[in-house]
Amino acid sequence: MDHGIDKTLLVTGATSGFGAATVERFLADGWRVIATGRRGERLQALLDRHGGERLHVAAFDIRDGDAMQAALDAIPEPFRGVDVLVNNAGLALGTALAQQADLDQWRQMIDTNVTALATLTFKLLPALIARKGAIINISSVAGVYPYPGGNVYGGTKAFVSQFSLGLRSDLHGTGVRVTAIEPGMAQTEFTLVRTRGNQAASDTLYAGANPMTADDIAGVIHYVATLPPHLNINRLEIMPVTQSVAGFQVQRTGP
Ligand code: NDP
Ligand code: 8X3
Repeated sequence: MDHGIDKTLLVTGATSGFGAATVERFLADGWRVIATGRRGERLQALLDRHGGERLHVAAFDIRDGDAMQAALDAIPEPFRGVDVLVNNAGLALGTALAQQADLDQWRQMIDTNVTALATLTFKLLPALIARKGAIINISSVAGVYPYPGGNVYGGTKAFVSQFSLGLRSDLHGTGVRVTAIEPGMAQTEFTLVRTRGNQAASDTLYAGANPMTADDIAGVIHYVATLPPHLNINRLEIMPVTQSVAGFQVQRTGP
């Protein structure tokens, strides 16, 4: 029996962090939720906890276009017709300066944060237009403010923010809303992934900083998704109070 809000949200990267918290936030509000990510055991745990009436899960690598299409084709009837797409799956890999970086890590970030995000968006545009839906893209302050070692990660997030504005222009008149959310420091598995599993590095980064939480960002995503239909937040930048921007570096010895 259907007993919730007649809206469906698809969130990528639902096995951890912002995405996992977003699943909980929208299920609690009665939405239907499609949750995706690579780690099938975590998606299965979600299903075990919530059941399949309001939740559908799909385990696939978002960089694999065929797997993405197969997952979209396999969405069962009650979940078809996505109202809100949350493009959240993404990652930073490494903090090395560009001249010391790992090209495979750069490619993985571009494939995930840029190519896969654009591909999924393209595939869901007809459904989103038909339902006057919304696209919420998870960008980052790293796409706005550069920092040493941010190089390609920051570049991918600049793409996400600019792509969001471009979508807004293209979707003019369709009723589809597009928002780029640009968070600063939030404690998730983000730094663990970035450092290839260095728990101490992750703990040190967040220690004493009172960073944002995944629930904080899920609340912002919910706020954006449930705004009155005549309102569109284009970009939403959010940081913990303990974090701020400190600008330029100057070389005093040359060149
Ligand atoms: P987490 O590492 O906790 O979550 C990342 C999610 O992305 C996981 O669910 C992971 O799932 C998924 N993902 C990564 N690669 C793939 C892939 N190839 N295919 C499918 N899913 C993938 O980090 P966050 O929750 O913090 O990150 C979510 C988003 O927020 C990212 O886009 C990140 O760049 C952005 N962000 C994070 C900030 C922070 O400080 N935490 C600040 C600003 C932006 P799985 O591994 O199971 O595939
Ligand atoms: C994550 C925020 O500042 O670690 O996108 O790059 S930051």
